[in-house]
Amino acid sequence: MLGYMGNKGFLTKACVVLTVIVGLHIILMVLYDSDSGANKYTKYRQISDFVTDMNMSVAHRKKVLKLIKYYSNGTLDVDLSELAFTNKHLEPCPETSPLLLGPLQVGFANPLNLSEVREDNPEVNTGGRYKPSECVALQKVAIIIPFRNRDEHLKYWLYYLHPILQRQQLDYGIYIIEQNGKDTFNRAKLLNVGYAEAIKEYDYDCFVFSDVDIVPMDDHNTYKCFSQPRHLSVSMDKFGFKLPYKNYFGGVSAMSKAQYLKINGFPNNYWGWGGEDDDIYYRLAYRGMTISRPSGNIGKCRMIRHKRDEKNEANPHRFKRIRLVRKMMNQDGIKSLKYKVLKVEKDQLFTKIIVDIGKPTKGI
Ligand SMILES: *[C@@H]1O[C@H](CO)[C@@H](O)[C@H](O)[C@H]1NC(C)=O
Ligand SMILES: [Mn+2]
Repeated sequence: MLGYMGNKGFLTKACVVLTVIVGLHIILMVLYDSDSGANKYTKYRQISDFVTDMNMSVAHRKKVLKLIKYYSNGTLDVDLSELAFTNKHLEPCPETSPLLLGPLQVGFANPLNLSEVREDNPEVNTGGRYKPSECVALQKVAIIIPFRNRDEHLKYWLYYLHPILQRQQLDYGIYIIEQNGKDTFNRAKLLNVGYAEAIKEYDYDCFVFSDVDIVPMDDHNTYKCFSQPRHLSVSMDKFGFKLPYKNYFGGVSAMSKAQYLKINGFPNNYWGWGGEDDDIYYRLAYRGMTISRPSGNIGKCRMIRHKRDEKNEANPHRFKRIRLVRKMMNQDGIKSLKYKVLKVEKDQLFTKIIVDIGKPTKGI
């Protein structure tokens, strides 16, 4: 699934785009003619619709349209069938997206307006779904965010991540899994719910599990899956841009469907802060997997500063639980997951699923 694709697709694409531009250029030059004003608009619209229909990136499309406007002054008479040399067949996206920008400025000082974030991301469709129009994405990625009472953080996350994920040329969807009620928070169980709900909707092959308050500082840190489970938030500002400890797997991580199923998903019984990420690490280790990470530089990220949430106190059972991972992992996980969906909200920028995941059980 994650095989090397090479950059043949990108070159072919570049060639097609060039041919289209040169072709239009010639046609426009030849057919340049005076025309009535009413006709001008209709013809420009026709061409514009036609170009919109072609499989090219937004940036390229804009360039071509600009070119038409510039040369024709809207006075064209183009037989659209002549432009039928476009390539409807999409090539796979290149292994590394050519759209990446590198290091990014990330800050959380300015308040954000969600309507503006929606307008800034016109290519993102209902449910926070996107796929590149210029090529076939290499992976179908569900991004799952456990959530409660963090609307401000979510705005920043959406503001920063949507443009990054689009530049990464991923076929992706955003799933916000909100724990209903006031019981102690259970991050790992919410992640399991996200997995279960996302696969009902689309044939995702990769799952990124992210806290709502973490934003990557370099878009080369691709939110996709690798041949081993991936830890993405490797140098967080709050830990002095270092891994806090060698086997740290918290924050943001990615697993293919096969990797996730191999460990029976995540534990459902870690109520409160801490431990569940180490449990997941041991599940992976016991199933013979290792952790893949980007370099410390590419893996830099910022966490929004906040105080510990109410009803997310440190889990006193976490040390005992972690010692039981090998024994418990087959019984407790995605196979034993129980929950009830209370509400599904479809925003342009995300799917929010409000869910009843029950209450903490007494004892261990
Ligand atoms: C957010 O932006 C929209 C569109 O620009 C505007 O209509 C709306 O009033 C803004 N809302 C707030 C709370 O500023
Ligand atoms: Mn946090």
